[in-house]
Amino acid sequence: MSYLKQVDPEIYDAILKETTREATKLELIASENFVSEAVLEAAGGIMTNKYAEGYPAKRYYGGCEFVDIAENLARDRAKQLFGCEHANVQPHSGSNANMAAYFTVLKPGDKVMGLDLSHGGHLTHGHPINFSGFLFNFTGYQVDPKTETVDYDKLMAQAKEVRPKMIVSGASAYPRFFDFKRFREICDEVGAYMMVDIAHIAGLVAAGLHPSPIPYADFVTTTTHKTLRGPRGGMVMCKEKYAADLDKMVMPGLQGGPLMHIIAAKAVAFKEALQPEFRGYQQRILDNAKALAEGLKKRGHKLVSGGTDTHLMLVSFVGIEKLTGKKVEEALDKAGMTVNKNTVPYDPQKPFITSGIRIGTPAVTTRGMGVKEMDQIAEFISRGIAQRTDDAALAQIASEVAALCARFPLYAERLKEG
Ligand code: DSN
Repeated sequence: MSYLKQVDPEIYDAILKETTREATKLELIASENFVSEAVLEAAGGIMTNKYAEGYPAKRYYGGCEFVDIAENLARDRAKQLFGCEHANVQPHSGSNANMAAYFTVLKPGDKVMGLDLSHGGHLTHGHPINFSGFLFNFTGYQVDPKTETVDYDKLMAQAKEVRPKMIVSGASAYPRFFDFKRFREICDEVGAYMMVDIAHIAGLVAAGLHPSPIPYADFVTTTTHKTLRGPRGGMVMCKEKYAADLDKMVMPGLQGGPLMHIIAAKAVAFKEALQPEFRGYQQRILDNAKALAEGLKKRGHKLVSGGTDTHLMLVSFVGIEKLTGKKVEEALDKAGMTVNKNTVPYDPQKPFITSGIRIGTPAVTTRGMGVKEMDQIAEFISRGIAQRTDDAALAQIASEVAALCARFPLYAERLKEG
């Protein structure tokens, strides 16, 4: 970063500090990951300079012959990776991807169903403070209070009552597999489009370790930076019959110039995900999540739905006096671990307080940690929760966390070069 150091020492310093933070603390936020140096190079590359409204070979600007190579590779690799008929790799984010899928087939005011945010869904799945809630007539569905998972019979009954034009599945905080075949049956029964947001599970789906919605769904949206381990961005996949309308909706409907450097980085990430070792990596994410979940349960913590099938788990503090997600997030931060407070189903607390935390294993798996380290991390978390008001004890955990992180170096070259 020698240029940056000279031109803008404040930003240089912030980036260096962030690199150090990522390397020396335990990143347990379920939606985060660490990209490869190759992805970083493409994302920080000169394709940021190019305007390329339109699509490969059909651009509004000249000089697009090389960015066309990048976008064609990204689209072709996405299709190969997920087995989908069409992929649009231009959405700047998951939110934009969801907006594009909605507007391709819905009109403002149309009825849609989505999993409630506090039951694991996402803001863009119809929350009243989000564009999705402003523009469409969303009805939320919830998990069963006992199993804390989707009850498909209840969902069928609710869908028959609501008669939505689209049903959205997928989640930000749902630790179990979704039954996409059941979603298709429910959509068919009421004549609804089926949309699945696989932002969290995309890497698992690509590796064949989570059932794929591609054979069933009309639209599948994702981000590219979570389990998939690509640059921050979005993507929509769909059946060929929607391809032209979707592409028109992404651009010119919703976006202008695509971020070609990010599209190039998406292509690199998809290539990495197509390598045979990617499946092993995703399997390790799952093995680590199971080990971390077991480690927490054996130390007396309650997990939503009793465990996990995926890369994430939710620890619930409902019924534990004075314990909230906010307090635990803050205590664990002092102990060198980054998690996020998260509502749990039927949470009595407000979203800024919450009764839970969400924990995920993609980032720690990327840096090479395995099941043995997960048990150690469960012990750190458990101790951090128990000693949450004792700053000296939390500092002691932080030094043990730093020692663990030092055994699994991250971005070492960057830190060395500064
Ligand atoms: N912010 C993402 C997450 O943490 O799941 C969803 O957009």
